Amino acid sequence: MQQYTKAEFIKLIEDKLRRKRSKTMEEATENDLYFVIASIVQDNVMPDWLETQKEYTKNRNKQVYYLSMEFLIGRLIESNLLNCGLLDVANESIQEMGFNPDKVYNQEHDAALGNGGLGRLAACFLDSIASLGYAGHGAGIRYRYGLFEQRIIHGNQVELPDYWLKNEYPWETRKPDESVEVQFGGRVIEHTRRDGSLEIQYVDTDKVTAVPYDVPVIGYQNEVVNTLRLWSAEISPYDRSIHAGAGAQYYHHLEHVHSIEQISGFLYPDDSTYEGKELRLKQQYFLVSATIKNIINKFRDDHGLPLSKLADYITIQINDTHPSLGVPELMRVLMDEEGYPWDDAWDVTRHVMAYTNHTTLSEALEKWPEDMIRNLLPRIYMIIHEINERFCIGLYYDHEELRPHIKDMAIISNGQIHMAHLAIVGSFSVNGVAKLHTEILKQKEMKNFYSLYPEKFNNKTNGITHRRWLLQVNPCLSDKITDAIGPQWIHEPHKLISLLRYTNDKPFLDDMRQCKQHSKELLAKYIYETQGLKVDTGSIFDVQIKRLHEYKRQLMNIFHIIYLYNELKDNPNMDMTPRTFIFAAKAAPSYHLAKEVIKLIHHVASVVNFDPDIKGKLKVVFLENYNVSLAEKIIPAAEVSEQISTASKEASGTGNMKMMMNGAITCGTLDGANIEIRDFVGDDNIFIFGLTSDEVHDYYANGGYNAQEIYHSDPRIKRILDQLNGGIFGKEEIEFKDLFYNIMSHNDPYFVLKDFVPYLETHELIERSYRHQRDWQRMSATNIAHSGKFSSDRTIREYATGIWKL
Ligand code: NBY
Repeated sequence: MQQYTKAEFIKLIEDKLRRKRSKTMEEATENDLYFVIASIVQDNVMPDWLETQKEYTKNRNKQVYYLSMEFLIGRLIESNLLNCGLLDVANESIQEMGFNPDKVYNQEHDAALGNGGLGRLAACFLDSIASLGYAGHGAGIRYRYGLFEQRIIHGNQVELPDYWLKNEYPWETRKPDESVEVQFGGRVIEHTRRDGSLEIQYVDTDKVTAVPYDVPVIGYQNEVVNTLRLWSAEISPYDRSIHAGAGAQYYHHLEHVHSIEQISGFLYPDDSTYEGKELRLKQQYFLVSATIKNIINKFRDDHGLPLSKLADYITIQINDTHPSLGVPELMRVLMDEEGYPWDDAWDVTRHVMAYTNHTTLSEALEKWPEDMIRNLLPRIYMIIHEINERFCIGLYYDHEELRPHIKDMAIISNGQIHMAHLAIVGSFSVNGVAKLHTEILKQKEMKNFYSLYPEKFNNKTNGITHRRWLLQVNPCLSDKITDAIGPQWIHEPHKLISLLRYTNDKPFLDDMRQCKQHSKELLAKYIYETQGLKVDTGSIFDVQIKRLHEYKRQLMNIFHIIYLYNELKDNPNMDMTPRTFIFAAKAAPSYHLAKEVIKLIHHVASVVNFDPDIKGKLKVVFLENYNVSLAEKIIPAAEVSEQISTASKEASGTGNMKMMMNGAITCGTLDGANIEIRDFVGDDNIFIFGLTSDEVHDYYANGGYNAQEIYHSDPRIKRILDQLNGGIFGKEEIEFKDLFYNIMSHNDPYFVLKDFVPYLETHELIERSYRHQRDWQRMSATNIAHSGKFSSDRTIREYATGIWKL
């Protein structure tokens, strides 16, 4: 990648401004600068992009396709500059021109093509794949509307459409000549040939054109540029001439165009509940069908080999079950279009597909109504049916011990198609995303499948890209780390472990402290500018940022805040380190209880933040519209990282890793990757509390625990719940009865009351520990030192050697 001096870079900007925007330096706005700089980067990347693809073809590298309905990439400008080695010169040039780099970069619309952890993981993986020089690409959907924009009005979440493409998106290249056709609906005609083989004809289908838009994925200063290919649904050129007409026909045609364009219209905003919406099924099939066609075309061009060799050159990793129709789709292409017999097609398919599971929550497991798939994808339905028949028959005859479980393992049962079962049966690898999660899959949720296919199951603990989540978002800390241990950690993040030598080094700890203070001040400034609220930068910044869900227990956090408030009201002179509790979270638009929690947080904030009795010791901040860019502001400033899900419910978590990497101390349950964080940093450098996963499962097996009993026996808890139910936090028109009754009459399925006292005691310990700043900083440094293991580089190496065999 070409490098420039500041003078050269400014010259480039000037030239581009003139040619692309017809403006001089004096006339340029922040927006102009953003576009011009993005386009300089894009120009610079092009030769490497072409070269990388040529190399892969020439070397006949095995390639991996990461298929995902979500890529939560956020803004690309800074990370692209960073990876090209141009961030410093760009910053200096922008400043020299009298602008603020952040304001220039903020011109980019945050690309929110994902909901949360699963989508952000896909984005981190792409960064690591390219930075490690692996031949791997992303395939997803170019939603015209990303995840909704959240506004809070009188404490309530309101959703606004996220039309992120209203300005030109400088990172994408439309490739119309690589479009492919995807077919829906229609009828299947079976025809027996003279030799007895079956010919399948697929007629009267609705045809949709999938047009690819490519976004470069730039490796970190290694000249590798991979591709994120996002598909857009458009009307097929043939359709236009057939249907265009006068009067009613014209409107009919418009409706048809609209219904096709809807396929890539918007991202579904659910992050943990599955909804059997037909449009979502269309999106899924659209993604897999377009991608598989594309892979096969390219395989033929590159290798000229028969498709029976596909598995030697291609792995398709599916991000949860959302792209699991890839299994029957690949079967369909191999059989109906390429003439392979079933067994051969099945052999190829089972060696190409690999499946990652991200949840064991039953409400999130995809099960499509049989009828819906039969109507929308008749041929796919036939194939799934046949896969199921063969699978069940195989179980019956070859695995007597599993006979009693056939009905639980079937792909089709009770009129539903179980996508996880399809994904397991149709792939060679099934992985969970943290040790505990994988164990739960093997021992509980997918126990029967594990006994059938022990060799398929494996763990790949999640990771995050340290380039974005440390180097880019926290330059102050990154510099101090480099000053201490040298720059090798940037290429080899496990080398952060050398920081252990500095946990007693006063100058280093002071530097670290200063960076944290600086980040806290920046965040405080942002809070003041966006909400007019002043927070004490000497207070403990306690952060919970993630999607809003009952199992993540933001409710327990706010209960703790109410508890502290009550204590301070009773004893205003209580000696307590001031705390600032920071939340950010989007709730799925139809998730009533989650929205009630948002409302409660706001209501508590409106009381606590303005009560003079508590003398500013407590502040509650809810930051609107949580997205990647907001996370980048909050994470460097976090001191306590709240990871308090009900044990066994959070498959891994990745925010826990981001905050640890920035020196926050985890306050968490023994859930997901928290367990591995604890195993690395040791019990002294993390605050763990609450029920274990086994205890939670035991309670479930025995009908849960008695929330009423706790309510009646602990006056502190009773007081809080009564405040919800008509007390000071539920007075007048604002009521939280639904939250109250959900705990009291549904016996608190997420164990909020059961874990509350241990949580509260842990917070007392946190408060005491924070008073010993040296010890706190030592803990903080220890966490940073161990965070290298949670770089997605480590995760991707494990995928590459363990699953993809790159
Ligand atoms: O995936 C998350 C897990 O909750 C988290 O523990 C893990 O760290 C992360 C990465 O492995 N899962 C997640 O984000 N899931 C979704 O966003 C999601 C999206 C759509 C649907 C279900 C879940 N859906 O059914 O449509």
